[in-house]
Amino acid sequence: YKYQCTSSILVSVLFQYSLGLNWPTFYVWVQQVDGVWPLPQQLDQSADRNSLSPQRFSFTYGRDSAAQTGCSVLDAAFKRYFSIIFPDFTKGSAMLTTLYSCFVVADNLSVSEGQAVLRSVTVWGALRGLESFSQLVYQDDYGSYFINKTEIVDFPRFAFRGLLLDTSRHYLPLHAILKTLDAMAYSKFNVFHWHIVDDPSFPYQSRTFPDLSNKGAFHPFTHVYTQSDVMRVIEHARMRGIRVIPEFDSPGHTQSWGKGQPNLLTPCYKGDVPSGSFGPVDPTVDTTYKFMESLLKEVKFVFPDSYVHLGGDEVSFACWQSNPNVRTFMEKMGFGKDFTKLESFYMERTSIVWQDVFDYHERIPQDTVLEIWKGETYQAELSRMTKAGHRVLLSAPWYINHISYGQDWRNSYAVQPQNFSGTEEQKKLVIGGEVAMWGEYVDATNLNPRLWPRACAAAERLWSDEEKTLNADLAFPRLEKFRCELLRRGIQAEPLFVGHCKHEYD
Ligand code: CP6
Repeated sequence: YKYQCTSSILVSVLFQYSLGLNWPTFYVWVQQVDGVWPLPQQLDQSADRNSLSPQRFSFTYGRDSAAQTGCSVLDAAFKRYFSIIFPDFTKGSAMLTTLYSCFVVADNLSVSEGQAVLRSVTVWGALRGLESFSQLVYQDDYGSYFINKTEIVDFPRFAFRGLLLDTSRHYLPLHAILKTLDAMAYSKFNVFHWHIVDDPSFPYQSRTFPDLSNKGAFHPFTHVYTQSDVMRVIEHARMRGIRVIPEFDSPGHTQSWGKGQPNLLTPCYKGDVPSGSFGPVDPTVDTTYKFMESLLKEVKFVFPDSYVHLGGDEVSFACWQSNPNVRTFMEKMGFGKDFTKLESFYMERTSIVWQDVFDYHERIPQDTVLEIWKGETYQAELSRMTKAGHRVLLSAPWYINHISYGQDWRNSYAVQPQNFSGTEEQKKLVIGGEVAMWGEYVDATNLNPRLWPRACAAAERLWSDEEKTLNADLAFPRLEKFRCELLRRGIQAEPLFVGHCKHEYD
């Protein structure tokens, strides 16, 4: 699981395409301007268009490029983007289209070779550039391919552009996760936050503790992510420049853990006797810490990313309070009746945690990234947390599991992550944000239309220059077009409003 494909400093990629004659202006004029989502930092497009011929098109490594054939990330990306740009050529189904393209080429045999050049310091940047390039290519009514003369300088506004999927409320089959990763790359998301386990089910098949999924998954064979499934997700993501951050949320949200790991959860009491139900992880016994240590050791080994998300949200204190052993432990530790101190005692690790952990505790490591999820007051939270020197992730305004009638993407689009009271230093501590698709009402049947194109609004907010993307009305036609492009690529993105795509799909 090497994340780095090459230690190269300069990667340059060369496209070659045939430079056709410009069509006379009285001919069908399909012009594609500003057709890139999310909007690049600098984009200059001219009306000059060149025709592209799939037969003569190839991606090649630049001569001065440190990356060359054998760089698996880019080799594979060249193949993928060729099929994305020329789907009917690749599938070989639309004969007419192909023939017509041939005709165009035959008609302009003296055509000189044209080329587009993509330069990037890293392979990951080259992937983003290939994505933009693919969005610039378009077809006319006869199926011929074109690209306008274009100059792009691009880089992301925020380093962390995440998307959360919840595979505990509903099991998402592997193909649904892989497809989501494809679509994430189209919008330049770069972090997959895998909320893999929670109260309802434990689908992660652990090597160390197989009973967790044997007993805690919805089904021990069909509704689990095996080690090889997890590796496929990580590899599929890596090839698209996406990190995978797993979340093992505790001490709350752990009901399913209790089924395969006896004595992990706190027995709740009714008066002097155990009620038979269980609460959060029991933070008062050594066995809990031994278990968490070996589980997290495995998780850190299996998921190569430097972050693990440890949750820490929505811990119910009622069960802890009902348990006499917990109360004794609290006294011994001098926590009094403050259960937030008990949670604080439990949550000790460099990682990302939900905001609750900060809300309760003064002493958390400075390198812990805090993720803001509570809606109403996120500007105040941004101020407070960055003032304490923490890096923060904004998720609260992007809980797109919520749906409503109308164009709710506009709310996501209007978010200003750095609009809070604080110094310039504080603003820099906002490392990005995350779209969250919690799974209570979502499974593979409705995941894609609920995610796309609504998540694209946040993607642009996290990638593009705020000044150039303040006006949602200006973004609207470009997003509509991008949504049609998602359909063309097989992502069942829902419509934004009344209208049609040039091509309609099943
Ligand atoms: N599960 C977990 C959830 C939520 C959280 N944590 C959640 C809370 C409120 C809304 C959506 C999701 N379902 N583990 C909060 C971080 Cl609106």
